[in-house]
Amino acid sequence: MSSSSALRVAVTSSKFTFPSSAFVATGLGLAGLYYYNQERPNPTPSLNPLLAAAPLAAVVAGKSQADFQSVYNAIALKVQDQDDADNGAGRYGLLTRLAWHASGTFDKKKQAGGSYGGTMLYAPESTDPGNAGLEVARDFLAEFLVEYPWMSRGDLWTLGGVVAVQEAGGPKINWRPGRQDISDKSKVPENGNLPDASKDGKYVRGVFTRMGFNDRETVALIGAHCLGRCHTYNSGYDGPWGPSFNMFTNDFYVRLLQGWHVRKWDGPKQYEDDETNSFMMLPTDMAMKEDSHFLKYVKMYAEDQDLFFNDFSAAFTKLLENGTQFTTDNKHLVFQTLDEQDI
Ligand code: FMI
Repeated sequence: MSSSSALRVAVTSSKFTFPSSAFVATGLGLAGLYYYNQERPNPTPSLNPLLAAAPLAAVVAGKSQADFQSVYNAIALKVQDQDDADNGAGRYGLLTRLAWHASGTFDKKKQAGGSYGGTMLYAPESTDPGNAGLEVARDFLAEFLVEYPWMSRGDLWTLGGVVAVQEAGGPKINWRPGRQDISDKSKVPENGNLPDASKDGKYVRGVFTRMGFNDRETVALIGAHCLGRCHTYNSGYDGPWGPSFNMFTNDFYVRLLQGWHVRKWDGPKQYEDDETNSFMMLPTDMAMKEDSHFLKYVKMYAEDQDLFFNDFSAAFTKLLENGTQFTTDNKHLVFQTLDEQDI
């Protein structure tokens, strides 16, 4: 997360040679958005992974680990440049949430949904109240669809989550490419697939079981609430889960086991910490503590960050790949962080 800003600027500016520096300076963002909101040509329009088992995702033709590391670096540099965004939370939470919500529509029984088609570009998924605020994340990444036109939305949005977790100091995440854009709007999943934060443990278990996760994986995934914050204008909920909201740690579990009370405020039911009244837990977070099967894993992860990192990494890869089948030669890639590359 920390590199000299001089170096950062040098790398960032030398990177953008296409299409012209004026274009970049005056708004790669705007042009990128224009491009992004058009339907990009779909090389295989007959693919329909949302109704049947997803077709095999092949390695993106001619692209190597180094090519994907370049995309990783470009995203990571932009994340680094926006470290101060969102009251100091940066973009780590936002991009992790996009990767999760793009993938969290998966239904294991129906073999439908998931990140494969990048369908969140379209209504009703784009306007699902559960996805409120994620247009900021999609817009953040849009310029990379211009810079790297061989990246699909599904690949880019899931890679954004990998960047966020790793650059925030989290575990290495196995990732592989091959998702393909779906532009047939009739294939966009209906709303209602994402969990509702006001519910109890039984409900959370039901939703994560639908996606193919067991209790241990569910608890591990929700530990990502160490990152970022809730925004009243997105979800109605308010505040971060802890003080180190731009660092990926096991702090969520440590704090969850401490004392919490219902916050008195003019908003949806949420909890605040007894010690400082500054941090929050959602009802579904508290459910991890109230349900003995979930609590077992909360305690394990609170005591052992390495265990949490291992379990989170495996569950997050599974989440990002749900609904996509890969060809046998499509191997996982592991990316170096900017720090590891001395960038
Ligand atoms: Fe969480 N989340 N989350 N979350 N999430 C956020 C923010 C947020 C829920 C609800 C919820 C997972 C699971 C679940 C993650 C990561 C993950 C918010 C506030 C809410 C209400 C959104 C806002 O901006 O107001 C549940 C209860 C329902 C969907 C739920 O099951 C999982 C599995 C993950 C990661 C794998 C992150 C990083 C954030 C912070 C977002 C930000 O903008 O900072």
